[in-house]
Amino acid sequence: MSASSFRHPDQLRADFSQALSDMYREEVPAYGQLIDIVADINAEHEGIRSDGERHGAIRLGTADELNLIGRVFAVLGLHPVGYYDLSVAGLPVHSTAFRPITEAGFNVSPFRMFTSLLRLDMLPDALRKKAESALAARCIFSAKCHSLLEKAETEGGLNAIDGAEFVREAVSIFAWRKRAHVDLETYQALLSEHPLIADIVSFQGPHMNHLTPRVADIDAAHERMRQMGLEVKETIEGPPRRNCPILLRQTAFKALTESVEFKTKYGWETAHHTARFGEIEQRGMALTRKGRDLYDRCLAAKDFSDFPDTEAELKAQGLAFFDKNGSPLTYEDFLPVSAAGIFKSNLRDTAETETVAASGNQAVFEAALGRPVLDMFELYETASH
Ligand code: OOG
Ligand code: NI
Repeated sequence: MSASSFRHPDQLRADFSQALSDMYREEVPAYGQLIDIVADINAEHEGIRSDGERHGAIRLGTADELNLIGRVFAVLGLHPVGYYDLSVAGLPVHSTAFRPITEAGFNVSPFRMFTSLLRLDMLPDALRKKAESALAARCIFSAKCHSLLEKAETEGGLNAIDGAEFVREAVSIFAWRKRAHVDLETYQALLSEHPLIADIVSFQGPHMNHLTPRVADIDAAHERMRQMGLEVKETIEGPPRRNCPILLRQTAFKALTESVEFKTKYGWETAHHTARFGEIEQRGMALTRKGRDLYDRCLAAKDFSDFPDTEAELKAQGLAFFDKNGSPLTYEDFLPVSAAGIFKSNLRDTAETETVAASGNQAVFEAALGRPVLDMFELYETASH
C-alpha cells in the first residue's frame, strides 16, 4: 500500500484524543461539568468555545507494558520527551511525556500523555512479589490491537479503516473497569503501602486517571470551579500569575471516590477507590536551561520577584526561547514539582508510607521503554532556529 493512503499519525492522534474525551465524560460526570466551565471561560476571554484536551495521564505497572504502550503511541505520532523522577517526592514512579515534536503536529492535535511507570524496586520484598505476580497475570492489550500494531509497524502506517479500529482498541486500553484484578485483602495491603501502588496494580488495565483541557484564564477557572461546588485543589501549581506567562500552571478538582468490586468466595463485593479527577492547564513561554534554573530557585524560595517579567528582558537575559520571528515558544512539557503536587492531592490521605528510598533511574526507564527519551531543551533549541 502506498504511504499516501495511510491516515496520518497526527490525524490518528486527533481521533484518539476525541475518543478519550468522549469516554472520560461518560465515565466521570464531574469532568463534563469542568469542560462546561472551561468552555464558558474560553468564550469570555477569547471567543473560543472548546478546542480539545491538551493532555491525559496513565500509570503503568511493568516494563513490558511501557514498551507496548510506547509502540502504540508511536503510531499516533507521540514521542517520549523528558524523564521525570518522582521518587524525590516520595512517589514510587518515574515518568515521561509522550507528545508531538513538531509545530505541524501540535497544530493538528496538541494532545499528549503523561505516562508513569511503577518503581517495583521501591516496594518492600513481600509486597513487591505480590505486585509482580498480579501484574504478570494481566494483559492490557487485545489480540486485535496487537495485530494492528504489527501491521502499522511493518507497513509503515494504517489506512482509514484499520486506523479507526486501532484507535478504538487503543482507547479501550485506558478505559475504567470497576472489577478489580486482585482480591480485597491484596488491595488493602497495597493501599496501606501507598495508594498509588494500589491504583496501578489492582485493576485490569491502566485506566486514564485524568484529562486536561486548556483554559484561557486559570485563576478565573479555579474560582468558578469552587463556586460550582467542585472540590478543588487548594492552590494552582507552577509559577504565579504574571504579565508574561511562563511554563505551565495547573489545577484540578480532586479525585472522586468510586465504587469498585472485588471477588470473594461468595461473589463480588463492593468497596471504594479514589483515583480519577479532572485538571485544567494554562501554558506560557518555554524557558532555556538558564531560565529553568532561575525558575527552580524562585520556586524553592517561594519568591518570583527576581524573575524578569517583560519579553524584552527575558530575551536579553537569554531566559526564554523565541522563534526566528521573535515570538516566544510555548512550553509543551511538564514540571516535576507540579506533577508531584498533582499526584499527591489526588491520593487519599493515608499514613506516611514506607517505600524504599531511591533516586531517579533514567537508564532503567529507558531500557523498559526500549529507546532513550528525547531532550526537551534540544527540541526547543531546534524550534527556535
Ligand atoms: C500524573 C500527574 C502529573 C501533570 O499534569 O503534571 C500530571 C498522574 O497523576 O498520574 O498529569
Ligand atoms: Ni496532568
